[in-house]
Amino acid sequence: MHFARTPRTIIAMKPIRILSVQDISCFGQCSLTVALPILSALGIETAILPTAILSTHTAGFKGFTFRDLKEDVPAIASHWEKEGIFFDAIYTGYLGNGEDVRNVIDLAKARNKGPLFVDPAFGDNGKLYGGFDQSYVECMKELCFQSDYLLPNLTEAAFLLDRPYEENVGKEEAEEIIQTLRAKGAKTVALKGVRFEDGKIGIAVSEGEGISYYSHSRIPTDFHGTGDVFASVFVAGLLRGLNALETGRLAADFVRGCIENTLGEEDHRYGVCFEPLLHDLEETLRKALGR
Ligand code: PXL
Repeated sequence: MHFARTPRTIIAMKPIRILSVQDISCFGQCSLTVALPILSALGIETAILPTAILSTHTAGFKGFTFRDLKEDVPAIASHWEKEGIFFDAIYTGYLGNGEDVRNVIDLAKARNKGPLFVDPAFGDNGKLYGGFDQSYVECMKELCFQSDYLLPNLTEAAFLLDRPYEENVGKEEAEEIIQTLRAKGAKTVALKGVRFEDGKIGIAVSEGEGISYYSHSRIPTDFHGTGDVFASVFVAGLLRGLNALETGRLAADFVRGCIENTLGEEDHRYGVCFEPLLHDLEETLRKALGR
């Protein structure tokens, strides 16, 4: 078998190198174990900066281990500085503690030549993830309000704006949330989990001053790690050339496909079965780009 770059791949695959900063949850599909395969499948070279190593993610497992890596980050950053290493974008997810957040802000200033994507990754269903408190949220505000692309769910948006969490948010409230996040500094916002109509779920995405919406039918089951799947596809699609609404749509549809692909897998509640769909995802992205 022979593998080579065809004219088609050369056009589609202008090298793009990014840095993803998140934890490693050794078991359970989230954070880097989701981001790396998705970004790789979509042609994005991804360097990593793990902020912590956990035996599992924190939702649904008891007694997980947690090794904080924040003390390693300044030395890693200064080595990269000596080597003259820069990134075309930085994408952050679950960080772990306020010190990580400050390290990421410094890194983004020093080593990033492109957009900063921030998935706040600190809560869901109206609650913070275990181990996070209001002081973490206060640190995350600083990072989120410097982002070029902010990808919060409704819980994270509520905490970032100190407003009460509401499960059912229609277009008017979504618009108010987005415009307030933008007024605080986030440049483009893709708000997830908005329910415009019964039985549907979707996203509201700011594009300049305007807001666009996309929704599809809702599968009424929660799966873990879907925010990380969404963010990884969003980042890759945007960097490959889609606009924010197009890549938001691609990401939302992919998440839905992954959930469908996981239904019935009772043993798989620690994440979604996304791997068998990666090939189709790449083809769909390529078609959306017209290549
Ligand atoms: O999917 C977000 C996430 C990432 N990393 C860890 C988590 C979670 C959500 O619970 O626990 C360790």
